[in-house]
Amino acid sequence: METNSKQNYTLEEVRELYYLPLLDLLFKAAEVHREHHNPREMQICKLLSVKTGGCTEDCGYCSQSLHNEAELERELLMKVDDVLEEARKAKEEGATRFCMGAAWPKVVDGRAFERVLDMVRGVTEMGLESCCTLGMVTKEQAEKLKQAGLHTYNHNLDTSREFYDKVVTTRTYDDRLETISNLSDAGIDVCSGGIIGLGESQEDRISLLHTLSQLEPQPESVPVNMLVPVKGTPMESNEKLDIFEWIRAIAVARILMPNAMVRLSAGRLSISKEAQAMAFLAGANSIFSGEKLLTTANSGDDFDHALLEELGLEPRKPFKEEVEVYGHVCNCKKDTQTA
Ligand code: SAM
Ligand code: DTB
Ligand code: SF4
Repeated sequence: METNSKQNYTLEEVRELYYLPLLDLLFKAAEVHREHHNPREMQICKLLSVKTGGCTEDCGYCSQSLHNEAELERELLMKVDDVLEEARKAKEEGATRFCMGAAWPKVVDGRAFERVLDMVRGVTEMGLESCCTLGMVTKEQAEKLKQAGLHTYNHNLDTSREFYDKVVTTRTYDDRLETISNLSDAGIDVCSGGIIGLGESQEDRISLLHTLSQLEPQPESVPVNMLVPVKGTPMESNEKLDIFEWIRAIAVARILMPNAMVRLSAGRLSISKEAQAMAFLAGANSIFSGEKLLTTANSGDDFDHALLEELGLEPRKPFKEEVEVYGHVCNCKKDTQTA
């Protein structure tokens, strides 16, 4: 079968894709999407902030950084039972992936980490895909997470290497890459993406997308966040980005990383249902559900259920590795391993 997919694009090739006329880019991305995924399926993920605020990193976009002045109620690490109660509710409401976020710069061995490992075990036992985002991890910590049954770990590159120090100064791009490689080495699926609207240029977006696609293995999922401007952060007054830039980034991510789940992540509340439908056509096949992301508002279940129904989309089942695509079976995991 003729295919639109390859997995090793050069920076120049990524640039060519990025600057295609939007509808040509959209068409190409939609073709790749349909070759690798069932286009009727949408993954529903639920986020929970299990430890909120008081983070020592200085990420310029983040409500939870001690360096910023966002109004935020700090919360200690949640109890395991309370987290599992939230996971149960999320499952009942149709989520298949449950992501626990902590405002930590890195994981520190000890009681708090042991508690998170219990959360991971509990969520996994419930039949949900467990996901964590806890900051930097060592190889040994990654192995412990794997043993506890962790499915995925979210660790974003956020932006290009070139623009990175305009966004964060307390850690380096290489720190991020090292954690990603510790996770992959431990056999944990990596979720890694970025944010658009930080004040970066199109070249920065191209560079970020290229770097993500060059990770080995490629990320299992790619969240494409639109900046949620938070009052009290240095980015509170950033100019709102043209929605087509978001859609362009999603389409290029889909083409470069054909097997990944591409997530229409933070920022969905501020865009129309028509623009979201366009993003789904461009290959986004995952969303965060519910009224809240980690600390900021999200669209809410009523809006999402209506949108999925109107578009004829169905929730994707958890742990689904084989998907039927127009009559042939696409074993996406296998493709990744043999590519
Ligand atoms: N502390 C961990 C870390 O930085 O990896 C995990 C939590 S952190 C909040 C997870 C991700 O959320 C960040 O990497 C960033 O991409 C995204 N994020 C945080 N604040 C955001 C905002 N205001 N708008 C869009 N994305 C945001
Ligand atoms: C990701 O890329 N987006 C999610 C998840 N990974 C952890 C977080 C979005 C956070 C948006 C700002 C907030 O709610 O604090
Ligand atoms: Fe801390 Fe993560 Fe927020 Fe950065 S993005 S300040 S590391 S919680």
